[in-house]
Amino acid sequence: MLIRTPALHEPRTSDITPRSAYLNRREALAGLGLAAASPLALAQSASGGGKLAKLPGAHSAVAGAMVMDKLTSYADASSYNNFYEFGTDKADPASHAHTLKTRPWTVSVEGECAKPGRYDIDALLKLSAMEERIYRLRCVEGWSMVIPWVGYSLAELLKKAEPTSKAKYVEFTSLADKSQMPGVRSGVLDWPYIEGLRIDEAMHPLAMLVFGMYGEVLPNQNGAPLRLAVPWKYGFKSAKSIVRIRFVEKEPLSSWTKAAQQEYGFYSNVNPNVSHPRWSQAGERRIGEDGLFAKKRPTLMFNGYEAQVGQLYAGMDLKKNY
Ligand SMILES: Nc1nc2c(c(=O)[nH]1)N[C@H]1C(S)=C(S)[C@@H](COP(=O)(O)O)O[C@H]1N2
Ligand SMILES: [Mo]
Repeated sequence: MLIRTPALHEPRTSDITPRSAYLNRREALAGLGLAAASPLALAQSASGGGKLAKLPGAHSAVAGAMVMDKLTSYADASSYNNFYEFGTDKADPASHAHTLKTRPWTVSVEGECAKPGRYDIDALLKLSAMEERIYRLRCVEGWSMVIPWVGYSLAELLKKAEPTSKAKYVEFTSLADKSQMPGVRSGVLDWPYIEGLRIDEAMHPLAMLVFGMYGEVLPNQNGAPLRLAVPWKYGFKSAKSIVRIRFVEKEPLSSWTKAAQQEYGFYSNVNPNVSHPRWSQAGERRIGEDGLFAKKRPTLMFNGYEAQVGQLYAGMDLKKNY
């Protein structure tokens, strides 16, 4: 059994008190923080930090892929992170993830499929056309961001493996290497980080395999060299720095479910009507909008993607299957 402190993964003081002073200082330092101001500007690509390789993507035609909310600044999206392999503070990943080696990198695709394989990251980059998609990301802690991701539908890779009829779920495993990831020496989660999706969720065109953001390759702290973005689920379902994708018959046991089963169910769909046992999920703070007078936004069913994904859960009790 994993012993953990009960206060993990919950709203921290920094999520409750205004962060504007902290952000202003950091943005001034970075010389960044220019979010698109109007829907028209949103149609343009947001710029990244300028230090990483460019990774452009064509605007996606997938239904629901381009939300019109104002973008989160690159400075915020790349410095306020959850990536426990590098520590539990929001600033830890940006401070420590430079030790992550993203080349060479292989992803093994295995389990219940006719064509398992090992893919080099550079082959994955060429597997399908790069798209830019503007997704909301809603963390279970009660904050959200709007990020222009670059990648393609996870289904593009999964289809190549030809999953068998036994492939009911897909399990994702992140790298867990103590020598590169200082947080892996702590027992904060049972490593490696594991997440899972039902096969139809994984095949949904909105489930995205992400290689970049803001027109550049992913910064390490955001899950380089590849991660998931599953926009209708709480952020923790979107595993970072993935090394293994496995088709399985039984529902995978995710790291968060293992750590606190009554708090993090397998589905973890964003749902304002189902409270986390320790806090309400009805509202959220949009990172960058949290000045003294900023109101919380109401959280939307399926994070605003109900029209696209609601039918995946038809007939299911979403209170039981939280
Ligand atoms: N491997 C791994 N993946 C992870 C996490 C993690 O700690 N380890 N944190 C998750 C959580 S809780 C969130 S909210 C998102 C955060 O992604 P971001 O930092 O790019 O915004 O990553 C998710 N993926
Ligand atoms: Mo999260």
